[in-house]
Amino acid sequence: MKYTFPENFWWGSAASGPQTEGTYEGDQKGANIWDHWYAEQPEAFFDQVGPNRTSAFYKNYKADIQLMKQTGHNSFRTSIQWSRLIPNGTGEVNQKAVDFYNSVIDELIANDVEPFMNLYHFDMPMKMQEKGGWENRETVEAYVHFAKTCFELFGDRVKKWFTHNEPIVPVEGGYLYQFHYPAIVDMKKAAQVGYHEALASAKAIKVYHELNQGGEIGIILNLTPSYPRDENNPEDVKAARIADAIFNRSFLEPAVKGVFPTDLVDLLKEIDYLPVIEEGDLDIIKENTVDLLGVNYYQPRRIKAKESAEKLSDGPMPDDYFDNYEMPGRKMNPYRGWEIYEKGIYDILTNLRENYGNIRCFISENGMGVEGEERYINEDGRIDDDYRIEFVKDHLKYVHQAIQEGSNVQGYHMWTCMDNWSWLNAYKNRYGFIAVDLDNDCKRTIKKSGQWFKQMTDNNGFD
Ligand code: BGP
Repeated sequence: MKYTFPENFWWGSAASGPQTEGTYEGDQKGANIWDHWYAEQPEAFFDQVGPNRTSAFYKNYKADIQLMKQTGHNSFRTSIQWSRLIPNGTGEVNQKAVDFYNSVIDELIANDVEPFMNLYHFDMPMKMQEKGGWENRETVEAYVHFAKTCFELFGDRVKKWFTHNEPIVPVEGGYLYQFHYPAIVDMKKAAQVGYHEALASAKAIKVYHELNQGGEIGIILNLTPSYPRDENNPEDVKAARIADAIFNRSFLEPAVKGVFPTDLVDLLKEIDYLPVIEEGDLDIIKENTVDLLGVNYYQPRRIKAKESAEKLSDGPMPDDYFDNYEMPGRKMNPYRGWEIYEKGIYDILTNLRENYGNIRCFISENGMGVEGEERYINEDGRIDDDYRIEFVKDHLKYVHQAIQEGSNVQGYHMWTCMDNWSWLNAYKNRYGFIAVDLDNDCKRTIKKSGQWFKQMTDNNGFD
């Protein structure tokens, strides 16, 4: 069978500023929570490798954009680091950052690679975090100012903007499961943080639309379809529905429909954890929904009704409402511990079509991190990552099917272009189409998957 995609499909990859750029003497970047956390507690990071050791996009972007061309990109997503552009979170703009992002954007456009720009990828400026980060309402206003500054500086050329990447992750990581700074366990604060992120997104969308720059703005969500263990067991179904409300619909519904899910609101009300909402906020959220949606998909959630009485903390936690279980016979990526379930991508797209007005969307991340890829180097020095090609194909087949059935999908971005630094796993797992040799001045070599992607995108599909 031939899998052909719609004309002008966006093919490319995604990355983020904090994971690729690096920090340099004299670049005047301010610290963000990752720089701070690493300085404070390097042992929390894999191999004690911190965010300062990235693939050096700040220095290499011109050559990297050529590699994007060679690997068939017509679009590329990265993020503008708030702490690079406005080092203290508010106040002075760093001219060096303006020059850098201008040059990246111009270089992408000159090479026919459309820039997709995201504004927040887990990287709170430390000066803002000192005042509570997303817990504090002031951060919402500071973020909106940062967003407006970006639109005014770069919006004449950037026509695709995103307010957040995976806003649920700072909630989970920072306030529930302790894998992001400030790494505390407090579901009440988690609710406030999530609410402020959603409000900040709507406010940034409002500002963007008022500026009338002729582009579009969306949000990027990691959607994890939540499957009950037994579809005929109402308790399992109920548990899966709660997990879906907390981890998916918490941001999907306000972003697309302008309202929060009633079951989530009821749950928070019941435990007296509703966030502080100021007058007029809900109207702003209602009136400023997204133009398009980015969908990051890696893994599903397998849920069953609560069996164990085990509590993760003294206070309420999402896990009080459901248990996770391992699907028997599941396919795993053992390096990341994530289940690989290709049909999940189809289920998400079908859900968006049926329940979210068939919102225009694209796959904004999908990928496979593999440890020890050096063992696949062939005699020509290329990594033969056939497993990655299979992974992409297997997911694309389901994307194709959803499109055939009417889903409004406009593109597919792989995580990621070149191997980069990962929040807690540093360089353990490699995700790129292009290998980065850290011991050899970050030398880049296109992997087999990168060559395949070029061929596939030239044909706008594959057999
Ligand atoms: C997504 C993030 C990316 C990236 C990717 C891979 O959730 O948006 O920033 O890191 O996951 O995950 P990891 O690097 O943790 O293996």
